[in-house]
Amino acid sequence: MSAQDFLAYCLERNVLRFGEFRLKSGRVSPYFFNAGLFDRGSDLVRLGHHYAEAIMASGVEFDLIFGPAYKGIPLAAATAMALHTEHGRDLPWAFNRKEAKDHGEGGALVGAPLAGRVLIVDDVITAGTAIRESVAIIRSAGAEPTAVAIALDREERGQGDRSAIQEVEQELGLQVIRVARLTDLIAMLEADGRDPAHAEALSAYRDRYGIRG
Ligand code: OMP
Repeated sequence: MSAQDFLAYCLERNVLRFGEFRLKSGRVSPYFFNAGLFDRGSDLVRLGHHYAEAIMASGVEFDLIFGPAYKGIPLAAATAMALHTEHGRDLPWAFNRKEAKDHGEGGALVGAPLAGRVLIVDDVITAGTAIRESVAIIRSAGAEPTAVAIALDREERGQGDRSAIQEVEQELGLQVIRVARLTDLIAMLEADGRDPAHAEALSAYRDRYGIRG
């Protein structure tokens, strides 16, 4: 219910688009999720609400919220705000810079000092490359990455034969929390029936790169 609400909102805001998109992994996808198009204050409130709800429902325990540069930063901020206003949890949060600053306060990390169990908040997991970078940053700061919350799980294979999510869970030891999955999107398009070509293209893509293929 909540996943489909979220996906309907993404379609309305053009964050989810259909077409032909080359992904970071090199795969050519018939759909793309562009979190950068959540470009209004109201989008951030709505996003924070969905992430916080999924995080609370998962029961995960953590001490700090981390937003990877760049797209994870507003997502982490919105989530930290919603956890406080909607769930009474006032937690520290931090983010990284892509290039370390060599003046002023210096360094590549901004916000609360990285310590304890860290929840990463990011946009999408496809093959799992971006999340590995965040884990390395957090570990090298001496903290413990414990979970990752994402808006969309594309449910694809990772670097080997397993799903990217299984690799993240098993190799990196992270619990994965997602607001919505590709399965939810296909089910929504099939139920809606207005654009059968989109549902078919997504199913074909899932057969090729997905975890059920
Ligand atoms: P992986 O590093 O392969 O897991 O891909 C995740 C990253 O790809 C995300 O953090 C985005 O930068 C980008 N991406 C999207 O934003 N939306 C998509 O629908 C697909 C990708 C992608 O390139 O796979």
